[in-house]
Amino acid sequence: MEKTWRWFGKKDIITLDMLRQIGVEGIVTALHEVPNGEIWSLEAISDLKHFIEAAGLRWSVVESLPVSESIKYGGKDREQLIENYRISLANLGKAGVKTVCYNFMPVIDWVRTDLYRKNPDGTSSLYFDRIRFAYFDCLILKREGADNDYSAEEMRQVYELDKTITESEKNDLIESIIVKTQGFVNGNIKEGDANPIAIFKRLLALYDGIDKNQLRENMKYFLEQVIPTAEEYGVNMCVHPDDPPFAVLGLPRIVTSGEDIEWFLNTVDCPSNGLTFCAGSLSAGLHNDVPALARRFAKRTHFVHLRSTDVGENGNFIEASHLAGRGHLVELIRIFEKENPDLPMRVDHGRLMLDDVNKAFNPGYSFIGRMFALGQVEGIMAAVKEFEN
Ligand code: DNO
Repeated sequence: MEKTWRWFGKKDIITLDMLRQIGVEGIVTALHEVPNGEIWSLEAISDLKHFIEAAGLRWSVVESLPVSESIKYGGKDREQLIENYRISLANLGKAGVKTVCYNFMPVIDWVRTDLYRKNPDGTSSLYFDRIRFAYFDCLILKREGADNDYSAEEMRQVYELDKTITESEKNDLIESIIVKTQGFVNGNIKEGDANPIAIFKRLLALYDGIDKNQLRENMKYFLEQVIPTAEEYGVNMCVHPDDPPFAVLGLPRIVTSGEDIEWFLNTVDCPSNGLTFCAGSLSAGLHNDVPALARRFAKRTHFVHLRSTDVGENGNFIEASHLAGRGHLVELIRIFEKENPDLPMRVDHGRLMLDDVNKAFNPGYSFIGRMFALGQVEGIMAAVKEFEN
Protein backbone atom coordinates (compact mmCIF):
# COMPACT_ATOMS: atom_id res chain seq x y z
CA MET A 1 0.00 0.00 0.00
CA GLU A 2 1.04 3.57 -0.53
CA LYS A 3 2.05 5.26 2.74
CA THR A 4 0.08 8.49 3.00
CA TRP A 5 -0.42 11.05 5.75
CA ARG A 6 -3.18 13.51 6.53
CA TRP A 7 -1.70 16.97 6.28
CA PHE A 8 -3.79 20.07 6.99
CA GLY A 9 -2.26 22.39 4.41
CA LYS A 10 0.38 25.08 4.39
CA LYS A 11 -0.48 26.18 7.93
CA ASP A 12 0.07 22.70 9.40
CA ILE A 13 2.95 22.78 11.91
CA ILE A 14 3.96 19.35 10.60
CA THR A 15 5.79 20.25 7.40
CA LEU A 16 6.12 18.28 4.19
CA ASP A 17 9.89 18.09 4.77
CA MET A 18 9.25 16.37 8.10
CA LEU A 19 6.94 13.90 6.39
CA ARG A 20 9.49 13.01 3.74
CA GLN A 21 11.97 12.18 6.50
CA ILE A 22 9.62 9.62 8.04
CA GLY A 23 8.95 7.76 4.81
CA VAL A 24 5.61 9.24 3.81
CA GLU A 25 4.99 8.91 0.06
CA GLY A 26 1.63 10.54 -0.53
CA ILE A 27 -0.36 13.39 1.01
CA VAL A 28 -3.98 13.36 2.05
CA THR A 29 -5.39 16.86 2.27
CA ALA A 30 -8.11 19.29 1.21
CA LEU A 31 -8.59 22.93 0.29
CA HIS A 32 -9.49 23.60 3.91
CA GLU A 33 -9.88 27.34 3.35
CA VAL A 34 -12.70 26.94 0.80
CA PRO A 35 -16.08 27.11 2.58
CA ASN A 36 -18.31 24.03 2.24
CA GLY A 37 -20.36 24.09 -0.92
CA GLU A 38 -18.09 26.41 -2.90
CA ILE A 39 -16.25 25.34 -6.03
CA TRP A 40 -12.64 24.17 -5.79
CA SER A 41 -11.02 26.02 -8.68
CA LEU A 42 -8.53 24.32 -10.94
CA GLU A 43 -6.06 27.05 -10.08
CA ALA A 44 -6.28 26.52 -6.30
CA ILE A 45 -6.05 22.75 -6.70
CA SER A 46 -3.03 23.02 -9.01
CA ASP A 47 -1.32 25.48 -6.69
CA LEU A 48 -1.54 23.10 -3.73
CA LYS A 49 -0.58 20.12 -5.86
CA HIS A 50 2.57 21.87 -7.08
CA PHE A 51 3.45 22.92 -3.55
CA ILE A 52 3.27 19.26 -2.46
CA GLU A 53 5.24 18.08 -5.46
CA ALA A 54 7.96 20.68 -4.90
CA ALA A 55 8.58 18.93 -1.56
CA GLY A 56 9.10 15.60 -3.33
CA LEU A 57 5.67 14.17 -2.45
CA ARG A 58 2.39 13.73 -4.29
CA TRP A 59 -1.20 14.64 -3.52
CA SER A 60 -2.71 11.16 -3.38
CA VAL A 61 -6.11 11.64 -1.78
CA VAL A 62 -8.58 14.42 -1.07
CA GLU A 63 -10.01 14.16 2.43
CA SER A 64 -12.60 15.52 2.28
CA LEU A 65 -14.54 17.16 -0.47
CA PRO A 66 -17.36 17.98 1.96
CA VAL A 67 -20.98 17.26 1.07
CA SER A 68 -23.07 20.25 2.12
CA GLU A 69 -25.74 19.69 4.73
CA SER A 70 -28.46 20.69 2.27
CA ILE A 71 -27.53 17.82 -0.06
CA LYS A 72 -27.90 15.44 2.88
CA TYR A 73 -31.30 16.67 4.05
CA GLY A 74 -32.54 17.48 0.55
CA GLY A 75 -32.78 21.28 0.82
CA LYS A 76 -33.98 23.66 -1.86
CA ASP A 77 -30.50 24.65 -2.99
CA ARG A 78 -29.21 21.12 -3.38
CA GLU A 79 -29.18 21.23 -7.21
CA GLN A 80 -26.76 24.13 -7.18
CA LEU A 81 -24.62 22.52 -4.50
CA ILE A 82 -24.46 19.24 -6.40
CA GLU A 83 -23.52 21.16 -9.53
CA ASN A 84 -20.70 22.87 -7.61
CA TYR A 85 -19.59 19.48 -6.30
CA ARG A 86 -19.43 18.10 -9.85
CA ILE A 87 -17.34 21.05 -11.01
CA SER A 88 -14.92 20.54 -8.11
CA LEU A 89 -14.66 16.84 -8.95
CA ALA A 90 -14.00 17.61 -12.60
CA ASN A 91 -11.30 20.13 -11.61
CA LEU A 92 -9.64 17.56 -9.35
CA GLY A 93 -9.70 15.05 -12.18
CA LYS A 94 -8.19 17.57 -14.62
CA ALA A 95 -5.42 18.35 -12.12
CA GLY A 96 -4.73 14.62 -11.66
CA VAL A 97 -5.93 14.24 -8.06
CA LYS A 98 -7.99 11.13 -8.48
CA THR A 99 -9.12 9.77 -5.12
CA VAL A 100 -11.78 11.69 -3.22
CA CYS A 101 -12.96 10.79 0.27
CA TYR A 102 -16.19 12.27 1.67
CA ASN A 103 -18.81 11.32 4.21
CA PHE A 104 -22.59 11.37 4.40
CA MET A 105 -23.08 11.88 8.14
CA PRO A 106 -25.82 14.37 9.01
CA VAL A 107 -24.89 17.38 11.18
CA ILE A 108 -22.02 15.79 13.06
CA ASP A 109 -18.92 14.05 11.73
CA TRP A 110 -16.94 11.80 14.10
CA VAL A 111 -18.01 11.65 17.76
CA ARG A 112 -15.83 11.42 20.89
CA THR A 113 -16.57 12.48 24.45
CA ASP A 114 -13.00 12.63 25.75
CA LEU A 115 -10.02 13.77 23.71
CA TYR A 116 -7.40 13.08 26.37
CA ARG A 117 -8.26 9.79 28.04
CA LYS A 118 -5.20 8.76 30.05
CA ASN A 119 -3.68 5.35 29.41
CA PRO A 120 -1.79 3.56 32.19
CA ASP A 121 1.52 4.33 30.43
CA GLY A 122 0.97 8.11 30.58
CA THR A 123 -0.05 8.61 26.93
CA SER A 124 -3.62 9.57 26.10
CA SER A 125 -6.18 8.41 23.56
CA LEU A 126 -9.52 9.48 22.13
CA TYR A 127 -12.48 7.95 23.93
CA PHE A 128 -16.25 7.57 23.67
CA ASP A 129 -18.23 7.20 26.89
CA ARG A 130 -21.85 6.29 26.28
CA ILE A 131 -23.16 7.65 29.58
CA ARG A 132 -21.40 11.01 29.13
CA PHE A 133 -22.70 11.13 25.58
CA ALA A 134 -26.24 10.43 26.84
CA TYR A 135 -25.71 13.14 29.44
CA PHE A 136 -24.82 15.62 26.68
CA ASP A 137 -27.84 14.55 24.65
CA CYS A 138 -30.44 14.52 27.46
CA LEU A 139 -29.28 17.14 29.94
CA ILE A 140 -27.15 19.61 27.96
CA LEU A 141 -28.70 19.56 24.50
CA LYS A 142 -32.06 18.61 26.04
CA ARG A 143 -33.15 17.00 22.78
CA GLU A 144 -36.82 16.16 22.79
CA GLY A 145 -37.42 12.44 23.37
CA ALA A 146 -33.69 11.77 23.79
CA ASP A 147 -34.21 9.59 26.85
CA ASN A 148 -36.09 7.05 24.68
CA ASP A 149 -32.80 6.29 22.95
CA TYR A 150 -31.17 4.99 26.14
CA SER A 151 -32.02 2.12 28.49
CA ALA A 152 -33.49 2.68 31.96
CA GLU A 153 -30.15 1.66 33.47
CA GLU A 154 -28.28 4.12 31.26
CA MET A 155 -30.66 6.91 32.26
CA ARG A 156 -30.15 6.02 35.91
CA GLN A 157 -26.41 6.48 35.39
CA VAL A 158 -27.00 9.76 33.59
CA TYR A 159 -28.88 11.14 36.61
CA GLU A 160 -26.21 9.74 38.93
CA LEU A 161 -23.57 11.60 36.92
CA ASP A 162 -25.65 14.74 37.18
CA LYS A 163 -25.05 14.75 40.93
CA THR A 164 -21.28 15.07 40.58
CA ILE A 165 -20.45 16.53 37.15
CA THR A 166 -18.81 19.98 37.30
CA GLU A 167 -19.49 22.97 35.05
CA SER A 168 -16.04 22.62 33.57
CA GLU A 169 -16.65 18.95 32.75
CA LYS A 170 -19.93 19.91 31.07
CA ASN A 171 -18.10 22.49 29.04
CA ASP A 172 -15.44 19.95 28.06
CA LEU A 173 -18.18 17.63 26.84
CA ILE A 174 -19.63 20.32 24.58
CA GLU A 175 -16.17 21.22 23.29
CA SER A 176 -15.22 17.60 22.63
CA ILE A 177 -18.47 16.47 21.03
CA ILE A 178 -19.47 19.37 18.81
CA VAL A 179 -16.57 21.85 18.59
CA LYS A 180 -12.98 20.59 18.70
CA THR A 181 -13.62 17.42 16.71
CA GLN A 182 -15.63 19.21 14.01
CA GLY A 183 -14.14 22.50 12.83
CA PHE A 184 -10.88 21.19 11.41
CA VAL A 185 -12.62 18.50 9.35
CA ASN A 186 -14.82 21.13 7.66
CA GLY A 187 -17.61 20.37 10.09
CA ASN A 188 -20.41 22.71 11.05
CA ILE A 189 -18.98 24.31 14.20
CA LYS A 190 -15.54 25.82 14.67
CA GLU A 191 -13.60 26.87 17.75
CA GLY A 192 -14.57 30.40 18.67
CA ASP A 193 -18.15 30.16 17.35
CA ALA A 194 -20.50 31.75 19.86
CA ASN A 195 -23.16 29.49 21.39
CA PRO A 196 -22.38 26.14 19.73
CA ILE A 197 -25.40 24.50 21.36
CA ALA A 198 -27.81 26.89 19.66
CA ILE A 199 -26.13 26.38 16.27
CA PHE A 200 -26.24 22.65 16.80
CA LYS A 201 -29.94 22.63 17.65
CA ARG A 202 -30.76 24.58 14.51
CA LEU A 203 -28.85 22.01 12.47
CA LEU A 204 -30.62 19.10 14.13
CA ALA A 205 -33.99 20.67 13.32
CA LEU A 206 -33.17 20.49 9.60
CA TYR A 207 -33.46 16.71 9.89
CA ASP A 208 -36.89 16.59 11.49
CA GLY A 209 -38.75 13.79 9.72
CA ILE A 210 -35.68 12.46 7.90
CA ASP A 211 -35.28 8.79 8.67
CA LYS A 212 -32.80 6.22 7.43
CA ASN A 213 -34.77 5.58 4.21
CA GLN A 214 -35.03 9.24 3.35
CA LEU A 215 -31.33 9.79 4.00
CA ARG A 216 -30.60 6.83 1.72
CA GLU A 217 -32.80 8.39 -0.96
CA ASN A 218 -30.84 11.62 -0.64
CA MET A 219 -27.51 9.81 -0.88
CA LYS A 220 -28.77 7.90 -3.92
CA TYR A 221 -29.81 11.17 -5.56
CA PHE A 222 -26.35 12.63 -4.87
CA LEU A 223 -24.49 9.57 -6.17
CA GLU A 224 -26.58 9.40 -9.33
CA GLN A 225 -25.56 12.94 -10.16
CA VAL A 226 -21.89 12.93 -9.18
CA ILE A 227 -20.62 9.45 -10.01
CA PRO A 228 -20.97 9.91 -13.80
CA THR A 229 -18.78 13.03 -13.51
CA ALA A 230 -16.27 11.12 -11.38
CA GLU A 231 -16.19 8.38 -14.02
CA GLU A 232 -15.74 10.85 -16.83
CA TYR A 233 -12.69 12.38 -15.15
CA GLY A 234 -11.23 9.14 -13.82
CA VAL A 235 -11.87 10.07 -10.18
CA ASN A 236 -12.58 7.42 -7.52
CA MET A 237 -15.05 8.57 -4.89
CA CYS A 238 -14.87 6.78 -1.53
CA VAL A 239 -17.31 7.38 1.28
CA HIS A 240 -16.00 7.30 4.84
CA PRO A 241 -18.00 5.09 7.23
CA ASP A 242 -19.95 6.75 9.99
CA ASP A 243 -17.88 7.15 13.14
CA PRO A 244 -19.08 5.58 15.38
CA PRO A 245 -21.15 3.27 13.17
CA PHE A 246 -24.56 3.75 14.76
CA ALA A 247 -27.30 6.37 14.92
CA VAL A 248 -26.59 9.28 17.29
CA LEU A 249 -28.68 12.18 18.59
CA GLY A 250 -31.78 10.96 16.79
CA LEU A 251 -30.02 11.33 13.43
CA PRO A 252 -29.99 8.46 10.97
CA ARG A 253 -26.63 7.10 9.86
CA ILE A 254 -26.33 5.01 6.72
CA VAL A 255 -22.73 3.82 6.34
CA THR A 256 -22.45 1.64 9.43
CA SER A 257 -22.38 -2.04 8.42
CA GLY A 258 -21.89 -4.57 5.65
CA GLU A 259 -25.52 -4.21 4.65
CA ASP A 260 -25.20 -0.41 4.39
CA ILE A 261 -22.02 -0.63 2.34
CA GLU A 262 -23.59 -3.18 0.03
CA TRP A 263 -26.56 -0.86 -0.41
CA PHE A 264 -24.68 2.23 -1.54
CA LEU A 265 -22.28 0.24 -3.75
CA ASN A 266 -25.21 -1.41 -5.55
CA THR A 267 -27.20 1.80 -5.80
CA VAL A 268 -24.77 3.18 -8.34
CA ASP A 269 -22.87 0.08 -9.29
CA CYS A 270 -19.67 1.25 -10.90
CA PRO A 271 -16.02 1.29 -9.81
CA SER A 272 -15.87 5.07 -9.21
CA ASN A 273 -18.41 4.63 -6.42
CA GLY A 274 -16.30 3.13 -3.65
CA LEU A 275 -15.42 2.96 0.00
CA THR A 276 -12.86 4.45 2.38
CA PHE A 277 -12.16 1.43 4.52
CA CYS A 278 -11.82 3.10 7.93
CA ALA A 279 -10.98 0.17 10.19
CA GLY A 280 -11.26 2.36 13.29
CA SER A 281 -14.79 3.57 12.60
CA LEU A 282 -16.08 0.15 11.58
CA SER A 283 -14.43 -1.57 14.55
CA ALA A 284 -16.33 0.58 17.06
CA GLY A 285 -19.55 -1.30 16.20
CA LEU A 286 -19.77 -4.75 17.76
CA HIS A 287 -21.94 -5.81 14.82
CA ASN A 288 -18.94 -5.45 12.48
CA ASP A 289 -16.37 -8.19 11.84
CA VAL A 290 -13.72 -5.91 10.37
CA PRO A 291 -11.53 -8.43 8.48
CA ALA A 292 -14.68 -10.04 7.01
CA LEU A 293 -15.78 -6.63 5.74
CA ALA A 294 -12.33 -6.03 4.25
CA ARG A 295 -12.48 -9.32 2.38
CA ARG A 296 -15.98 -8.54 1.16
CA PHE A 297 -15.32 -4.99 -0.02
CA ALA A 298 -11.60 -4.86 -0.89
CA LYS A 299 -12.35 -4.65 -4.60
CA ARG A 300 -14.40 -1.47 -4.15
CA THR A 301 -12.06 0.10 -1.59
CA HIS A 302 -10.11 3.12 -2.85
CA PHE A 303 -8.52 4.34 0.39
CA VAL A 304 -7.70 2.74 3.74
CA HIS A 305 -7.59 4.27 7.23
CA LEU A 306 -5.64 2.05 9.60
CA ARG A 307 -6.75 2.40 13.20
CA SER A 308 -8.30 0.14 15.83
CA THR A 309 -10.60 0.34 18.85
CA ASP A 310 -11.41 -1.64 21.96
CA VAL A 311 -15.12 -1.71 22.78
CA GLY A 312 -16.53 -2.35 26.25
CA GLU A 313 -19.77 -4.22 26.95
CA ASN A 314 -21.45 -0.92 27.73
CA GLY A 315 -20.62 0.46 24.26
CA ASN A 316 -17.79 2.69 25.45
CA PHE A 317 -14.78 2.55 23.15
CA ILE A 318 -11.19 3.67 23.22
CA GLU A 319 -8.78 4.06 20.34
CA ALA A 320 -6.49 1.07 20.80
CA SER A 321 -2.88 0.47 19.80
CA HIS A 322 -2.58 -0.02 16.05
CA LEU A 323 -1.35 -3.54 16.86
CA ALA A 324 -4.35 -4.56 18.98
CA GLY A 325 -8.12 -4.28 19.29
CA ARG A 326 -11.04 -5.03 17.00
CA GLY A 327 -9.45 -3.54 13.87
CA HIS A 328 -7.15 -6.55 13.35
CA LEU A 329 -4.74 -4.50 11.28
CA VAL A 330 -2.32 -7.35 10.62
CA GLU A 331 -5.09 -9.29 8.91
CA LEU A 332 -6.35 -6.20 7.08
CA ILE A 333 -2.92 -5.38 5.72
CA ARG A 334 -2.60 -8.96 4.52
CA ILE A 335 -5.94 -8.66 2.71
CA PHE A 336 -5.32 -5.27 1.13
CA GLU A 337 -1.71 -5.99 0.12
CA LYS A 338 -2.99 -9.00 -1.75
CA GLU A 339 -6.07 -7.42 -3.34
CA ASN A 340 -4.61 -4.07 -4.27
CA PRO A 341 -1.01 -3.27 -3.31
CA ASP A 342 -1.28 0.26 -4.77
CA LEU A 343 -4.08 1.37 -2.42
CA PRO A 344 -3.33 4.59 -0.55
CA MET A 345 -3.30 4.00 3.20
CA ARG A 346 -2.92 6.40 6.06
CA VAL A 347 -2.57 5.65 9.72
CA ASP A 348 -5.50 7.28 11.41
CA HIS A 349 -5.14 9.09 14.71
CA GLY A 350 -2.55 8.07 17.25
CA ARG A 351 -1.83 8.43 20.92
CA LEU A 352 -0.85 11.80 22.33
CA MET A 353 2.59 11.30 23.83
CA LEU A 354 5.98 12.73 24.76
CA ASP A 355 6.78 16.21 23.45
CA ASP A 356 3.47 16.53 21.62
CA VAL A 357 1.43 17.14 24.77
CA ASN A 358 0.25 20.78 24.90
CA LYS A 359 1.11 21.48 21.28
CA ALA A 360 -1.74 22.80 19.16
CA PHE A 361 -2.51 19.64 17.19
CA ASN A 362 -5.97 18.77 15.96
CA PRO A 363 -7.40 16.01 18.18
CA GLY A 364 -6.09 12.64 16.99
CA TYR A 365 -3.56 14.23 14.67
CA SER A 366 -0.44 14.77 16.77
CA PHE A 367 2.92 13.97 15.21
CA ILE A 368 4.78 11.46 17.36
CA GLY A 369 1.81 9.16 18.01
CA ARG A 370 1.03 8.97 14.31
CA MET A 371 4.68 8.49 13.39
CA PHE A 372 4.89 5.68 15.94
CA ALA A 373 1.79 4.03 14.42
CA LEU A 374 3.18 4.46 10.92
CA GLY A 375 6.34 2.64 12.05
CA GLN A 376 4.22 -0.21 13.38
CA VAL A 377 2.18 -0.41 10.20
CA GLU A 378 5.28 -0.29 8.03
CA GLY A 379 6.65 -3.21 10.02
CA ILE A 380 3.46 -5.19 9.42
CA MET A 381 3.58 -4.38 5.72
CA ALA A 382 7.17 -5.58 5.46
CA ALA A 383 6.40 -8.80 7.33
CA VAL A 384 3.31 -9.48 5.23
CA LYS A 385 5.26 -8.98 2.01
CA GLU A 386 8.10 -11.18 3.21
CA PHE A 387 5.95 -14.07 4.35
CA GLU A 388 3.00 -13.98 1.94
CA ASN A 389 4.83 -13.91 -1.35
C1 DNO B 1 -11.63 12.11 11.79
C2 DNO B 1 -11.87 11.70 10.40
C3 DNO B 1 -13.17 12.12 9.78
C4 DNO B 1 -13.09 11.98 8.29
C5 DNO B 1 -14.28 12.45 7.52
C6 DNO B 1 -14.16 12.07 6.07
O1 DNO B 1 -10.55 12.01 12.27
O2 DNO B 1 -11.68 10.34 10.22
O3 DNO B 1 -13.45 13.42 10.10
O4 DNO B 1 -12.02 12.71 7.80
O5 DNO B 1 -15.42 11.96 8.05
O6 DNO B 1 -15.10 12.75 5.33
